[in-house]
Amino acid sequence: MRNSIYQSLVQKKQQGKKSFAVLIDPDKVDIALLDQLIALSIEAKVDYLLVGGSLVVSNHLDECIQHIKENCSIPVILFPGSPSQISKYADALLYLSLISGRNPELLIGQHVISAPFVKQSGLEIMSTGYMVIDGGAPTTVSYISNASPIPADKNEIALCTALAGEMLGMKLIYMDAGSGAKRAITETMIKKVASNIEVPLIVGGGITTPEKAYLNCKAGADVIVVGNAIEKDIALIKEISEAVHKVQIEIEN
Ligand code: 1GP
Repeated sequence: MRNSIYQSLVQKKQQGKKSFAVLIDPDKVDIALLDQLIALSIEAKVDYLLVGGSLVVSNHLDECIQHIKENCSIPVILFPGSPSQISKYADALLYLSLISGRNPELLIGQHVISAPFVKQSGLEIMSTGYMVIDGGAPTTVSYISNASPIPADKNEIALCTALAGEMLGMKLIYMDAGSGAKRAITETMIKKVASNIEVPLIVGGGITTPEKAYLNCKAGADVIVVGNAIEKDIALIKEISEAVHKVQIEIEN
């Protein structure tokens, strides 16, 4: 089974290096915009491209990923909102279980149905404990999953949820305030979780400034994911990438 992207994540964590992932929603990009995103991501040394959305309406996921793969060597990781969002052209898949919710379909049900298909895809599968944290706005994921997010100030609940996910064998924990969240996850909560788990921690949702990305990394996030803010201002790719990678330099020195 392929394992190279996960190995790179673990290795970077051991070295105190931080990663930046740009989230691309196939519903929101055309080829011209995709080309711009690719060029800026290469220039800014973006570590990963996450592709997906809670609700992919169009059916050009394959086309979108093939285009990315033809034009850059940045690893493409699927971040699927549903089992139908699988493309064999990607490099890896965040195999998400919504451990902050209590909807059995998103904990295990849909996985059972899609398992043979996922296995056949040949993708690198990274089991991910997906935790939605209240970001001050109803998110697509909360609505679709019919599951309430963890309240933004309940650090203990976040910690216990992440610990349970890790002990159940999940290889990554993803804390998400939801796409376009009004309030990103607090550094206090990130610190609480990060200091108690060993697996890499992905943080996203409502991060709109390089400063916030920097503080999130200082608090213990290993991978920062940004989608919405980049859709509004594509120049942020460079600024946020620099902020994230600056943390790595400070730890190294
Ligand atoms: C959402 O974590 C991602 O699932 C990114 O969120 O679009 O708010 O950056 P934003």
